[in-house]
Amino acid sequence: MRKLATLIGIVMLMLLVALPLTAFADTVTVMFGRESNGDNASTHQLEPHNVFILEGDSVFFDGGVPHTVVIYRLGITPDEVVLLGNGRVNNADPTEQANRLVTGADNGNVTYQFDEAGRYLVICSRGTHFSADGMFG
Ligand SMILES: [Cu+2]
Repeated sequence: MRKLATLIGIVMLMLLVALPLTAFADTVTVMFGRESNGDNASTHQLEPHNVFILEGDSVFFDGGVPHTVVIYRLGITPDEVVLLGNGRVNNADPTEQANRLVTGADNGNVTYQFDEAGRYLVICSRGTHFSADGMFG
């Protein structure tokens, strides 16, 4: 009986240790072309520019009008974004499309869960917001 109680105790302890890894995934908000007060969509920046999260956490990109959230695969850098001659993002380019995890709706908000550790590029693909204004993070 004592062995059973000890075994149950060990299992309970293991559950308590594993619980924080799964139960407390967080969601961080990035203002996407908006200021913190949420009323200015003409700010072509991400605020904050960098966020640090844990594996399994999510980021809510609070999109202002008119912006389009694009999240790239792990390790893609700003130099790899495919541009047209006029500085606009070439949304139809096959390489550009293959490099993307998410292309949000125009003017839309995006929430994405990052399950793999590393650095992810997020840009606005609207007009020249990325190339002319540096709207990325
Ligand atoms: Cu934009």
